[in-house]
Amino acid sequence: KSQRPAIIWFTGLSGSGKSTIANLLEKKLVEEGKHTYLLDGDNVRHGLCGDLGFSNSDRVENIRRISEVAKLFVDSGLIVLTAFISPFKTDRDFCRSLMQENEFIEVFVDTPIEECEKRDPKGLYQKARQGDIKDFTGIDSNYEAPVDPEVHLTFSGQTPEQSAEMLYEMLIEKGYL
Ligand code: GGZ
Repeated sequence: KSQRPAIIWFTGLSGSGKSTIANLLEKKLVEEGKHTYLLDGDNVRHGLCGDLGFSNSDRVENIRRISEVAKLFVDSGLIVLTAFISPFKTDRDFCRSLMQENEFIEVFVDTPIEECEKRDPKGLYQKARQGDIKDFTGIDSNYEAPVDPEVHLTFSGQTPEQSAEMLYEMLIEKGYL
């Protein structure tokens, strides 16, 4: 089935819902016979970026490597989904600069930190508040919100399923599928 290769770049805080929405969207794409690859912490931070931590410079290098890999996958014709905090605007713009126009779709999962901290699925916010983890995004490490993302998912009670469905419809509308 036809598809136009692209990167769907999710960015947002830990616990914002990036991975959940990206996984749901990928599932839907695969069900429709599309060829995709999802890059996230689970398959990147243990291997390709296993030597990196969470200092600013390590995050820059993390996103640089991911961007280069994502570009190779796009060159091979895939729809690539990435789910990283990617806190710095210049790093996200670096990935954008590697791509052709319209190949880079930035999706800002704009869940307020209060909500992310309430969810705290891995107890990381609590640990960061207690000082057991340092350089935690939103606590003692910076998050630069996207200025003009292709998609801005504001937090207004929609389910991850609804967000994934909305993104799927957008991909059809914009001619990617
Ligand atoms: C932020 C951290 C940290 C610190 C561990 N700061 O909710 P999670 O657990 O599953 O997602 C977070 C993930 C962030 O990794 P990324 O590769 O996406 O970060 S970046 O794009 O900034 O390079 C969180 C966990 O790793 N984690 N320590 N200090 N998140």
